[in-house]
Amino acid sequence: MEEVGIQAHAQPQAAQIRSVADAVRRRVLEHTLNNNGGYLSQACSSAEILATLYLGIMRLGSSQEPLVPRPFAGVPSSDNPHAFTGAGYNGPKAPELDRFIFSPVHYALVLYSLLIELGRLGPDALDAFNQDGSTVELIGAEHSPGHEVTAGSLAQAISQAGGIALARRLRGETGRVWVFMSDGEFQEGQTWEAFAALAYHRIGNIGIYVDANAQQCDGPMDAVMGIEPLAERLRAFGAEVHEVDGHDPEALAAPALGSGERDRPLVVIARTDPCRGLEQLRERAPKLHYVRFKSDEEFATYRTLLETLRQEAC
Ligand SMILES: Cc1ncc(C[n+]2csc(CCOP(=O)(O)OP(=O)(O)O)c2C)c(N)n1
Repeated sequence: MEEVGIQAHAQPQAAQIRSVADAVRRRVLEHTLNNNGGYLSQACSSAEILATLYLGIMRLGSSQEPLVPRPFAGVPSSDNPHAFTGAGYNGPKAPELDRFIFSPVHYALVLYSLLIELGRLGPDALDAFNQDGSTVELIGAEHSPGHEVTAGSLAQAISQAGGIALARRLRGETGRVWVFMSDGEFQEGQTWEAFAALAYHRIGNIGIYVDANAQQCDGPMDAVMGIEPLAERLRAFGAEVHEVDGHDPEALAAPALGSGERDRPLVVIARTDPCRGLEQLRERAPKLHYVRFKSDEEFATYRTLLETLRQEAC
């Protein structure tokens, strides 16, 4: 085990996870200001979930990839031996190590920012964000840092993760598969087909964390197509379901660490606030999905907010 450098398992302090999550929010805000646009509310809602997964739940080895991401080398095919995925940022593939499948890939900026805070990506990695020929995509894809599959068409990753989990079980591997999803993906039919398949194959080596921020691209979930009662629906589909405060690292980690062998998927519905840590964002409700500042005044307000957050962090 030591050769692959397992980084998560000794329990970090909740305070450490909170501090990393706040740093992720600051970095995403800074990037949103510099680019006048970004998926900012996703950082507010998911920062603790992703930080808890990386620091407190998943068994991952050290990054296998350079701090400055490699350029895009083409899509995988039998004719392209150079293609690669971004999974190496999550460590090597090994039977006893976990795999991470990142599904709502418009959250990519949040994941890149977390990888930077964790030292798995260099601090300048965002310079290549959304540039032609770069893997640091606006909408992440399989070659993007921290990503293993392409899932820009939402709700595909859960099916791919289920297949990976089944294959791992058949091979006798002890590592688990962790999936991060957004609540909007539960408006998609493929998600429910995937859960039916997970139940049918009694797949217990998979854990799914859902950022239930009650938002999607057209506004509040309930105003588009409600998904509740999500926990009851998932239980009816055979999953073990926990609902937790998605900003509380201990509450987030508890279901994952709680028990040993399972014969059903674990789902943690993390109830989150899409404005957490950036109260100013509430003024933009009900549409929070993508933030572009509308005026010089708004731009200046958020610059000041970033400065305040930086000072508070010192
Ligand atoms: C299959 C598919 N349908 C629609 C979209 C367009 N789309 C992009 S993001 C998004 C909202 C998804 O909901 P969620 O991730 O919960 O929104 P957020 O919390 O980020 O606001 C949609 C519908 C897509 N990418 N894929």
